[in-house]
Amino acid sequence: MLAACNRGPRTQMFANDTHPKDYPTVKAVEYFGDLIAKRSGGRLSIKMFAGGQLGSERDTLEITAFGGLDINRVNIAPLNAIDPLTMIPSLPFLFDSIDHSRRAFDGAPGRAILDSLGKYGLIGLCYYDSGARSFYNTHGPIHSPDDMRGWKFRVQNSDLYVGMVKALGADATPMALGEVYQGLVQGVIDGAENNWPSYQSERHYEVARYYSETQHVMAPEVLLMSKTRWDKLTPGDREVIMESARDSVPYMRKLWDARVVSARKEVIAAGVKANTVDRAPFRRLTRPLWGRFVTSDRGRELVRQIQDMGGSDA
Ligand code: GTR
Repeated sequence: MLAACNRGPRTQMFANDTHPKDYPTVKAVEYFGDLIAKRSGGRLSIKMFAGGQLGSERDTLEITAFGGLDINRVNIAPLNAIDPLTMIPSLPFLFDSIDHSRRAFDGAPGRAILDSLGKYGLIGLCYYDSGARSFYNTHGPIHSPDDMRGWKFRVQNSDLYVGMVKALGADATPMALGEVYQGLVQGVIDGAENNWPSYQSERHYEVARYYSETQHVMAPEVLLMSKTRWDKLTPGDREVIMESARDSVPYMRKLWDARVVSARKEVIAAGVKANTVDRAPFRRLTRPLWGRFVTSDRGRELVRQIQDMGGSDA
């Protein structure tokens, strides 16, 4: 079996991640790399470029689609401009809970959205967790959309996110992640939105001390491969890659769950003021975006399928 795997040329693939080396997504991609090395008898391997050294998510996505980069771990939001179906998991208040989101990503709707990326030069290997995103800012706690009126929030590069912040009565500025810290320091933006681990890891909490748990979006991370590279692989190697990606998901989730707890604890110990929020008015104001951004029958059908998977643990 190993001898069969050993046949063929050695292939080292380059991978990108915006996060630093200790972040759960980076560790998961490295684990995925170990699995494919083992399962291919050492022929396939991955070299990771962490910490955003190859550029912003948007730039590296384009490079990946054109075949200049083999593997890329990005959030699904920057894909919104490329593939309309990726708007679906990015919709505000789509998921009732983290468990609901996991069921959808692991199930048929999740797979259908990943498969739709093929026509854009990308192979969707799997989803990784990104938890829930909430708003944080430099001025004071947000309890209702009125509290954020007129403030400027950095968002990821996605029209859906711009629309979401505007629907809440605030202003939105799309910006690369690496520019946010400086933007907060200089007062170019009043706040941003992200999960606990990124808020901590990017050190945004040092400047934006108020984290309000709106949990408005549970847009996942995705692990992608360049279709150009994929098409050159044997069916056997493709299977090794797909299965290894799938097998790296439980590993990632374990790291992720622990990181959410430790990141939250660390920033609160450092003086961050966190508050829970009545999410109903946020949900009400952003609900019209679903119809504005999901415009195909196929898209609406996938939204329905995902809604049907929710409920029991909400
Ligand atoms: C993080 C995500 C990154 C990036 C970042 C951002 O939660 O893991 O891939 O999308 O958010 O806000 O730019």
